[in-house]
Amino acid sequence: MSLPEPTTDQASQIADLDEFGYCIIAEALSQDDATALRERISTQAQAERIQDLDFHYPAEAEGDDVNQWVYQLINKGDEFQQLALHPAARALATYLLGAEHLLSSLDAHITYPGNKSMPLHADQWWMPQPVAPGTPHGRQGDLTRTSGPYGDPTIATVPITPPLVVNMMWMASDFTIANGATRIVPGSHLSGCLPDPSRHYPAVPIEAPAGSVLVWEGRTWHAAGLNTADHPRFGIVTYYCAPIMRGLANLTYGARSEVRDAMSPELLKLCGFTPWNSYGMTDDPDASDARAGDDTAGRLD
Ligand SMILES: O=C(O)CCC(=O)C(=O)O
Repeated sequence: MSLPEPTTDQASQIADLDEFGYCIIAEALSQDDATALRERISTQAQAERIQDLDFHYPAEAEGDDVNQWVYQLINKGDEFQQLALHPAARALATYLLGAEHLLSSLDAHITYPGNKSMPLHADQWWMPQPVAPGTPHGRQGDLTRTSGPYGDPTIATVPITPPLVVNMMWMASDFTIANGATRIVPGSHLSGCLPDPSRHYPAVPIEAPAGSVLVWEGRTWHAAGLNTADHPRFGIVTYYCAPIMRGLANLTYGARSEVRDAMSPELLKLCGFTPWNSYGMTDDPDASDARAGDDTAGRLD
């Protein structure tokens, strides 16, 4: 089995996604652009720390006060918005989710030396399993990150669910084994189950130069690696979901009003401000831009 290598060829990227559940886009960013992004995230992250606005994510790395998430990059610079709109990213999101997909979140993940190990997980842990007619079904609203089912990363022999989300890690610095490159379990997207936190699985660290993008779909098992180097690892995550779904970052609420007012029609649509088959409307199912509640009719006499 020869694992995916960084490639600029879209057909190879798609073949890798199908077979392994991930692919690596080569040279999506120039070295200058990757450097500029790295400096921008670093500045933003440091400012958030100084002003006590920084975030860590204990749900995925218990006790980790070193990793830093810089959330809602939608509000923090046009250069980040351009990543979400990048044609290479949109093409793979379209392949996995369909033309009508949404941006679910846009964040940076900085792993600093001394971080804790992030447990393997699949992003669509919330997906109920297919069931045979007449047998009990999982209730989606009752699922938690630890509901399982757990199993092996081998090809399922029963029907499994399709991907409803896709995650893309833009490498703003080189990703190496030493600095905590994202680890992936190849082929786990076809297993129909989730990794058991009490077990060890063979995960492959995805090493690639700055400017590459690691793309994994919602069923693929993955985690950030341990940073044993002497420098931080900078990654920006553009995460997309199917249009019926609740986005991770609640962008229609979380986008600052001046940012929303400056968005292009394409970005408004990607962020979910446009109704989809009447879902997401506020008063007009056909509006090109859903209006805020205060702009719509309230109780009238
Ligand atoms: O930072 C990483 O390498 C992985 C991030 C991750 O697991 C996620 O965004 O779901």
